[in-house]
Amino acid sequence: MDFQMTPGWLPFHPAPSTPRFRVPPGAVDAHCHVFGPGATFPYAPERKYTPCDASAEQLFALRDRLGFARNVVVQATCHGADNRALVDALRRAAGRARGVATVKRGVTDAELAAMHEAGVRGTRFNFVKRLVDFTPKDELLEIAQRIAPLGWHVVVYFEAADLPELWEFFTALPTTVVVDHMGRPDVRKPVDGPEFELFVKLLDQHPNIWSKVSCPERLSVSGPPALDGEQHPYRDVVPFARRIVEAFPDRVLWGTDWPHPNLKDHMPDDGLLVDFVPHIAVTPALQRKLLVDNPMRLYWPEETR
Ligand code: 0GY
Repeated sequence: MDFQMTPGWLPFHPAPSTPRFRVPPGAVDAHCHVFGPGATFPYAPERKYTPCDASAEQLFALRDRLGFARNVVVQATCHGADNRALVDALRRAAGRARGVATVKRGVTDAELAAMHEAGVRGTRFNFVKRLVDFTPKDELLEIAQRIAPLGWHVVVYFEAADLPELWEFFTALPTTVVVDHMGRPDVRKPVDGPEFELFVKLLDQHPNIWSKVSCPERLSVSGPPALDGEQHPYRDVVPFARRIVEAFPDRVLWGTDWPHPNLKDHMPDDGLLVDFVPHIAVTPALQRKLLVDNPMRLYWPEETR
């Protein structure tokens, strides 16, 4: 099938720089995607955007270039609940990738078992209105109850303004819950203002809730470094991510978000994104927890016992 990329969509960076920051051995890129290729794994009819193709092989080449050892591939909304591209990527990774799928109420036990065998360890609930149509919460809760016995967790994606309405649902989930991109704070607001305080409170009161401190390129208003190289990348996001890393060092994850869906203003250089890490995890001990220990505990627990 032939797919036309959504107008204005930017493809991923063709030649990311080699990061100056060297990630610790065994580091995991815990949030990235594969898209298609559409000719092999068609995009979902209900999708809100059509991406560029971004294959598993291209993802693994990036992994190696940036110095990572493993990936966590997260199902993107453009594939709906058709997890074939994800599962194919996990199989090709030969143990070096695990995945987060999207499942619907009708999923069978056999389908869940096959996904588990391929390396899926979580399911994603998306509440970002520009990306998905509404799914009733009782349906999501039912799915969470189905996947809990497999030891899977739930990944949630939402905008900061929606947290009050979603609080009760999130805190009722029976699994570990991982929040994508710090719940998308508005970084023009103060890091100690009421909106971000509510997010900090969510993690503070609920030890089963984790956060990805990823996607500075999505959250930033200041943007990437100026051409004179004086400022480090995405500096306005640093206080938010650093606060979460320092308050919850054992419940944070980081990922590139390659191939960066829905960015219309600029496409990040993935090497610079890696150079963001030492600004938010400022000691080698914090960097190791963020990039190695935490993702290994969640996605490869059998190797950490
Ligand atoms: C991300 C962010 C976005 C998209 C998706 O599944 C998706 O389509 O997650 C976004 O547009 O903010 O984490 O990939």
